[in-house]
Amino acid sequence: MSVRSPTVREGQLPAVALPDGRASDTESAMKPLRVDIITIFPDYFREAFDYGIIRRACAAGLIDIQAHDLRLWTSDRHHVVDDRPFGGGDGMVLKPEPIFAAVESLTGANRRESIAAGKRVVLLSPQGKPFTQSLASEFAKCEQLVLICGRYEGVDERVAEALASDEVSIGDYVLSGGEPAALVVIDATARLLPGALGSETSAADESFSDGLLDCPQYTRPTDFESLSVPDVLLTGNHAGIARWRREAAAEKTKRNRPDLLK
Ligand code: 9D3
Repeated sequence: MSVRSPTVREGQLPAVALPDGRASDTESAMKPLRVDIITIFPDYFREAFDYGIIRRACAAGLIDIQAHDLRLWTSDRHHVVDDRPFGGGDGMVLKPEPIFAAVESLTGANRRESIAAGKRVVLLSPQGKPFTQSLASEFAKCEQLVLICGRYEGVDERVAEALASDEVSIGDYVLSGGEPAALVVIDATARLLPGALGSETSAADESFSDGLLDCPQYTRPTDFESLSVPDVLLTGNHAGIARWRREAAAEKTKRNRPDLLK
């Protein structure tokens, strides 16, 4: 985490024109996307960004990720971050004061309306709008992203009402907290930063850009424990291969994600 080394550069990075008009000849001239995670488990993220594309993006100075302990913004002796829900009910709710204080110290704003353009304050919660590739693209254009990880039975609703610019869920399943969701959001966002991917792939050739899942891929050996590779892929017939890939992708989409075809 927070590995920033402007001298480390893996490969020549392309010139980019940024949508908000920030001029940039090279990646090295770009300010990194600053990501601040607010969590009661900062250690959860200790090695999470030390691998693959995110590690490279950190090393190249494209992104600067820091996890902060919410307890830093408590003022009582026991650093209490939660309390019992008004109206009764099981479990504990994260209190508003430390979260508002954390966001204010990290962004300068303590209300949604005063968050500077180019910054997003994201509450990760099961009640949020779905996280999508399109939201990841918006986040990748920001200068700062603050991710608030919920826990317990929830977060005082005034955070969603008055502080966060976005309330986001990563899908319809129950997590034990927002931390894994923060990893997902950071991963999907970081790889969209200009220069984060090597020359091998572009952000355009994504599974979701043509509305179909990727086609199946195979590599050697041609026979593995009597499991074979489709013959057409071994022919060098490029038109036949292209047709097979389109059909296989459509078939796979119909089987696994029929919702994408409607
Ligand atoms: C809807 C469930 N809530 C009813 C009492 C309780 C609750 C369950 C799980 C409250 C918080 C959580 C912790 N989950 C997250 O913070 C979370 C989450 C998720 O559970 N699913 C998908 N996306 C996300 S983003 C944050």
